[in-house]
Amino acid sequence: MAVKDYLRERFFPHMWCPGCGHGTVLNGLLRAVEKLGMSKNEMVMVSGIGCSSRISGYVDFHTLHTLHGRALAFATGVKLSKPELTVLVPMGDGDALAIGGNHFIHAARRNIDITALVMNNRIYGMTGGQFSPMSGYGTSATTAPYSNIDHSFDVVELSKAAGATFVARTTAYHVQNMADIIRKAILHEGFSVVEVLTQCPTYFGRKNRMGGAVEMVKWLKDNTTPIGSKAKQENPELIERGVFVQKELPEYCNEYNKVIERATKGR
Ligand SMILES: Cc1ncc(C[n+]2csc(CCOP(=O)(O)OP(=O)(O)O)c2C)c(N)n1
Ligand code: SF4
Repeated sequence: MAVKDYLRERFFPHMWCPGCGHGTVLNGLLRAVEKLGMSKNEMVMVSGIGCSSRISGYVDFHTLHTLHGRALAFATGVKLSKPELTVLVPMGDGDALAIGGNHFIHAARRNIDITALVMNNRIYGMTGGQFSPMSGYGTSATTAPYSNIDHSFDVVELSKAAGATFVARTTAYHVQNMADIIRKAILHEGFSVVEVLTQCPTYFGRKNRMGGAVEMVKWLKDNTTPIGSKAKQENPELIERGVFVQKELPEYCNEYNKVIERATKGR
């Protein structure tokens, strides 16, 4: 199947602003799925609420558009009842790490075979530019006109500490690398987190005087570097990208089946 065969073309044109990075993530995701040669019927996408979460409307998989911050809870139910399906959960940084933060760490801790995409544009796009747990100290937002005093999470470190068995970071500039990383995350059996640094020119860019989409994408290029690069040693401020964790641990649905076997043995 070609990439466009995975799209619900009847829902286009999409609702994202010109220059929004979320469409680039959709592109990377579909290229990964195409490369894996997956059938639409074996894919489930579960999303919450946000500009990022609207991605589930545009893919012709089984899709659920659920509640803000609760996508992983719905996805856990789907995966436990139909473990043979591939479950993808795209989330905004607010969706994943503010209202959904508890679901995020517990899904990681259980190591359930779900691929979580954190589409990190450092702001609440859909509701008008409020600061998120990823905005960062010193940034501006509608709700932080005098500068944000909250420090941000490091999604990679948080995911590692919570127990995710595949953890990676990529950006909306590095499109081929993004598709490759998402493909690896889907193939991984266990809880996979892919943080995609992306741009919201309408709110984060405007509030923080970063220019338009082109300048913001260039910022992603200039401020990130592959894991362990020489550039990182010379400039510790650079954000590392690549695959940070890839390890095998018992997967939750498999373990749950064993519980069922133990409970029903001899009946
Ligand atoms: C329970 C609940 N609380 C708040 C909202 C309002 N709301 C909708 S989307 C959103 C934040 C969106 O930001 P993010 O998840 O980062 O995604 P983005 O829009 O930036 O892609 C909020 C607060 C809601 N829909 N439901
Ligand atoms: S508000 Fe921001 S995140 Fe939402 S569609 Fe526009 S650019 Fe994208």
